[in-house]
Amino acid sequence: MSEQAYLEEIFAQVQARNPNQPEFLQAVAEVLSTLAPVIRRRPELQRLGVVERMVEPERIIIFRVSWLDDANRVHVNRGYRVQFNSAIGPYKGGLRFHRSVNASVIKFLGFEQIFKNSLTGLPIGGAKGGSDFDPRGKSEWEIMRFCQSFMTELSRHIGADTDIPAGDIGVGGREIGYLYGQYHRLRNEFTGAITGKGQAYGGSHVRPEATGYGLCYFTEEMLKEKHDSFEGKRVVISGSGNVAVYAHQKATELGATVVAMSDSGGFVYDANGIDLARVREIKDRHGRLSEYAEAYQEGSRGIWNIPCEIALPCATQNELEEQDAKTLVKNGCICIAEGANMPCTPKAVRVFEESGILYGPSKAANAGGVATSALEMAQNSMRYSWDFSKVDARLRDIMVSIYRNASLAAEEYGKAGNLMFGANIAGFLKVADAMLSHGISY
Ligand code: NDP
Ligand code: 2IT
Repeated sequence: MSEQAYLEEIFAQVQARNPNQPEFLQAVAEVLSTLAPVIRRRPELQRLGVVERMVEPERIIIFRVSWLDDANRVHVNRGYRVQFNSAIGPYKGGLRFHRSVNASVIKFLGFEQIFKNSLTGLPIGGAKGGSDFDPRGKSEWEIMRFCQSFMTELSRHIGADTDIPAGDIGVGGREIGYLYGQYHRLRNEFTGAITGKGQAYGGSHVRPEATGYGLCYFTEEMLKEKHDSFEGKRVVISGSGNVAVYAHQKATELGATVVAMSDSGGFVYDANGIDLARVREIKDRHGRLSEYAEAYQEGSRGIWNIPCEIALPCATQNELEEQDAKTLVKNGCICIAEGANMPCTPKAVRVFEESGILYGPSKAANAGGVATSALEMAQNSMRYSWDFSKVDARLRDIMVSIYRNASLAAEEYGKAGNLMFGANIAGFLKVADAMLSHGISY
């Protein structure tokens, strides 16, 4: 059987086993579409069923989360933790609280996390979790009670050497504080079992900034390849949450002008540069970007019509479609790097590839967040704290090396310049080798 036919057969099995899970199937299809040259060179991977094992989560935990609102009414949400792959280290990945969360979304994120975490060069396996709880419109006390109830169950399944959650959409510093408080109370031990913690209780410098900063460090490397930089460029950033805000800060520091940002309702455009202090003030009190006032336009997808040289999608999956990609290219975009997980649809990615513009896939470009989480784990293990400049320098080195490794793998396997191809292969190979070493038992 040809490598291609073998991979297609695996995909058919994944489809049959995971019906109605479009996001998960999309993520698996993308990775499998890049593995044929690896299987060709390493036939033992096929013989020992490494890919078949990798597309099946080691463990999926689904649990009830009941909580009381401010009027003492009972609510029930569903909690998830997908412990996808622990071949190279303890399960690691964020928690997402958003009404759109379901098994498909958490499994796609957990699957991507395997390769992303491998690319960081640090010993962390892949996982993801979350809930369909919608934080929007909830009071501070409701958020706290929800986090406590969620952790009451999750605490049985995690630990500093087992599985280390962190933030994602809807889970920021406030939620991590409540989650960690409950974990600490239940377990009566102070360990680094969650990352993204506050500075006062074991958090790492640079973790809040890490995904956005790392995205810009990675983008810088992509641009360098073309003897170019952020200097004087117009940048469009979708989203206005954790990743988007710090991508704005770093891109601006590197000489660019961020001309647009968005949220799920719409976007703001300002040719002179979006005022980050204003955006942060709104976000810090959990307000809406529409309060940015006169410049706000309804409809978040409209942001891709704004001419720019660099586009950084930093909101959510499949937020940038084929037509948006064509518009960006037509308007002179030279580089796109993904801060969000899988923000571009497969057809949009094809447009970028065919047009020859620079494209940085999420599992490489946004790996700075989880990499800095791993640095937080290292500091927690040592009961020590590094200063801001040390962590920032480490983060930069990690992003440069992710870029190099993805770039080299693309070249070595016959698709020079294709970072999606290279990131998948480089991320895959390390996990595959670890699985081969461990034998077949799970
Ligand atoms: P936040 O919750 O801080 O911000 C999310 C932003 O995205 C908000 O502006 C939100 O708008 C917008 N958004 C969310 N859902 C949608 C949607 N369906 N349509 C349009 N806009 C939407 O999350 P983060 O900044 O942490 O995460 C953003 C992305 O980055 C996610 O894909 C996440 O998986 C990824 N990521 C995050 C990392 C981290 O360290 N935090 C690390 C690596 C990747 P609104 O407020 O209106 O909902
Ligand atoms: O998607 C991601 O990489 C994250 N949300 C960060 C995960 C982490 O463990 O820091």
